[in-house]
Amino acid sequence: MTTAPQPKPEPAAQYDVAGIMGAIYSDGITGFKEAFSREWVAQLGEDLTGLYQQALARPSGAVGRGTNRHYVEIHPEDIRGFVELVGNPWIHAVCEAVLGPQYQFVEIGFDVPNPGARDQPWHRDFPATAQTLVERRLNSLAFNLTTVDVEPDMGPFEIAPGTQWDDPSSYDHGMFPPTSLYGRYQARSQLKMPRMGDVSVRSALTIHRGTANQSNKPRPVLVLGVDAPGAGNHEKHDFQMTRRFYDSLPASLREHLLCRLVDQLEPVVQGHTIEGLMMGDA
Ligand SMILES: O=C(O)CCC(=O)C(=O)O
Repeated sequence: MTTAPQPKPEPAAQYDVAGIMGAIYSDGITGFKEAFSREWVAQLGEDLTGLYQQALARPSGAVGRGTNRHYVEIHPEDIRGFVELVGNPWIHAVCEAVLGPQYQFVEIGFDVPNPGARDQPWHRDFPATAQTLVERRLNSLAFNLTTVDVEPDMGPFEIAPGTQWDDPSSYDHGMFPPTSLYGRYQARSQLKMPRMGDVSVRSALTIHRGTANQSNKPRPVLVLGVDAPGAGNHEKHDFQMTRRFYDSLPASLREHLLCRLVDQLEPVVQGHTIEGLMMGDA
């Protein structure tokens, strides 16, 4: 007897939409363990290592984010696993739950806190807009994938849950709270120790920082930025791909790409500089 093929479950049925929305709107961060295989992540790690070397060799290829730390924006087709990454059903479900069915990928890059990196100042990645401050809506998300198993001495990512709703009127550039507020973040602090294959997602407005890397190993982490329509974060980035690569992608993915199409890839002019992080550490 043959069995009829099962219909692909809709993300809403497969994942707990209310749970995902609840986490992003309450803690401002959530995650999914073992979303990718360790082999897939090892391949991503190899790709990022090569891209980091190329970026360091190019003028303005890597943006400073404090002592011994960089951010590098890359082209989707520079990594072998881009289609699996953005096609991941949990990532899709989170985007659809929080940002709606017309969500758009607008950024791909990676952070590298190297040995000797110090505590960053607590910060947001960009200032909150009226959609959050007045309408109380979160219209963008940042997914993070570590390419290494994070140990406590490797400068884990630290976050203060719930602070995506904090009033930024005393913040420098709308992103850097005064040190008088640091006790609030310290009291809520969670240090994240993901393993290869785990994915987290957060509002970039939830106050966070990279901590001091006291090990002898870098801690590269991929960043995937996603917007609801109209959020406008694409203006800070150069999400660029060749027409050939774009045409090779499934239509169901193309509709979620807010990108610039080119004949030949151009070096990304790093737009997402965070001045307060380039200037120094905490
Ligand atoms: O160290 C990390 O994982 C995040 C660093 C960070 O928040 C930044 O450079 O903006």
